[in-house]
This record gives sequence, structure tokens and C-alpha cells, in this order.
Amino acid sequence: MISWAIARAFANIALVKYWGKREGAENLPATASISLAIDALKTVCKIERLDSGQDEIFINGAMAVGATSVRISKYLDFWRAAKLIDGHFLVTSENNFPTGAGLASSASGFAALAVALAAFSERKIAVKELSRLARVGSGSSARSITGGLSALPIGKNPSAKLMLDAESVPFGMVVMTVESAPKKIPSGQGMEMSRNSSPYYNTWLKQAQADYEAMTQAIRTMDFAKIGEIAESNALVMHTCMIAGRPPLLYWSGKTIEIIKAVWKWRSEGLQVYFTVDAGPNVILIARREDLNEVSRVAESMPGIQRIILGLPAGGSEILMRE
Ligand code: 2P0
Repeated sequence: MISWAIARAFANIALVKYWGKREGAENLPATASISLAIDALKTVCKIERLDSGQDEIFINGAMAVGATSVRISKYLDFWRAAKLIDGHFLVTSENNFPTGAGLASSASGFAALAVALAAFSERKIAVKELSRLARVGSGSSARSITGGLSALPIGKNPSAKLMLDAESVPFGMVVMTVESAPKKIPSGQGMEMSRNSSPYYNTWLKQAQADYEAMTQAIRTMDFAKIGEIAESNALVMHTCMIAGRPPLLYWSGKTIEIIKAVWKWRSEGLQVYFTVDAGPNVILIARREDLNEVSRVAESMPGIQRIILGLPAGGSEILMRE
């Protein structure tokens, strides 16, 4: 029996977004998604067995409180109910990037947690099952288990599949953060708002499926321009869907729009760069590996940006140490 384990996971940024859940629990996505894991967005999670009858959870050095604490405790309860683990744990999770600000912190957070918990299981848990288990914590974290370019299909109990390993992906990302405060409406709640009230929700589901199929094909032929075009327009359709909800959900700030317009200008001037935006105001640029330094340079020339983070494709989640 081990007493502690440390796991590492990378966050992922979706090129075709998961936005919307099917009825029921366990984060069954209403849209199939495709993402790239990013080496610069990392969570390291340590789990230690406790003798007490209660879990203790620390995130980025502070004790988890409120909804975050409840969500993680419930997730540990789910593992206990499935008889994969028993007892209680001290969970210490550290992100090297802003938490809860639309940079997929829940993806790497739950993936690292799932991998660390699996180290305590008597039963060997295969990657496919681990991806399903991570998905129950947070839908997007299923894709951080496999890393690289990964696809999460829809279906009865889907798990992510690796489409292309990190080393073979010829492009990376530049994250432009404009705000680092946690968002007021978490993704799960935002998805429900869209499902319940956006007149474009069904249109979004249909378009997302078409984008998923087109993106799969563009990755197969590695047509970078096509990948970028689909990613941009998929993000815009997702945001249109949420903005049109009643009440509306607008994650963007003024800077978000300024960056989008700048990307279109840079592209018209010959730089092959595309963008995507997750459930937050930050913008993520997509560029070929050989263009990433130039893209970072032009991104840095924009005033009012908080941070520029250059990210290369990263692998899946893994145990770093255990004892
Ligand atoms: C994605 N997002 O595909 C999309 C794009 C945000 C916008 O997955 O409720 O935190 O935990 O399953 O995984 C964010 O949603 O949501 C997300 P839950 P999650 O990356």
C-alpha cells in the first residue's frame, strides 16, 4: 500500500469545443471535442493518505473552500463509492497558471487528481478508464489524460482518444491573458444556461458535429490553414450561442475583441496565426512551431496584455513519484 503519490497533468485547449451536457450525471458531453495539451499550463497534484475521517484539500497553497471544496470532496466520494479507493486524503494541487479564468485549470486539475488517485487503487486502471474517470470530475479533463491532440467523442460513456502524439504535432499556442480573476459563472453552469435558453443551442450542436468531422479530416491531412479556420469559427459559434442566451453569457472583455481583430490584421499581413477563446476573456493563438516566436513577439507588442505564455504540445498525464 502506498502512502503518497505525485501526478502531473497539462491543461488542454480545445480546437473544437465541448459546450453542453447531455441529461444525467458524469459530464456526458453534448458535443464531441478535439484539443491540444499545452506544456506551459501544468498542474502537479500530491495525494497523501490521512488517518482522519475527512479529506483536506489545498489548491495553490490555500485551503479549498465553498463550491471548489464541495466539488473535489464529491469527486473523491465518487471514487470511494466505485470502490476504487478507500479512506481519506490530503490533496495538494498546484497550477503554474491562473486558476478558473478560462485557461482549462479544471482539465489539468482533475486529470492530475485522477492519475494520483489511481495510484492508490488496488486494481490497475487502464488509460481509457482513467479518461472516463477524469471526465466525471470535469469533462475537458478526459482529454488531458491522453494529451497531445486528443478527441473526446459523444456517446454512452466516452473516453478521450489520442489522435496525434505531442512530438508529431507541428503547431503550438500562445496564450494571451487579459484577466486572471476567477470567472463568475463556471463552465458547467454556463453550459446549462446555453442549453436552457439560447435560441442557437441546437444550431451550435449541429455545427459542432460538422466542425468535429472537418477538424478530424484536417488533422489527418495536417492542413494547418484549415485547422486554424475551423478552430476560429467553432469558438465564435460557441460564444454566439452563449451570448444569445437569456440571460446572456458574455465571457469576453474589450481586450478580447481587440486581440481577435489584431489576429485578423496580422493574418492579412501574411502571418499564419489563428485564435480560439475558451470560457473566459483570454485569447489563445494557434501557430506553426516555426512561427511561435514571431507570434509571441507581435502579441507582446499589444498594449494592456497581462501575460504571454508560449505553449508547445504536451503529453498525457502521469505519475511523477510515489512511495
Ligand atoms: C473545452 N470548455 O472544450 C470547452 C471550451 C470551456 C470552453 O471544457 O462542467 O470545465 O467540468 O465538465 O471541462 C470547460 O468545461 O466543464 C470546457 P465541466 P469543463 O475545453
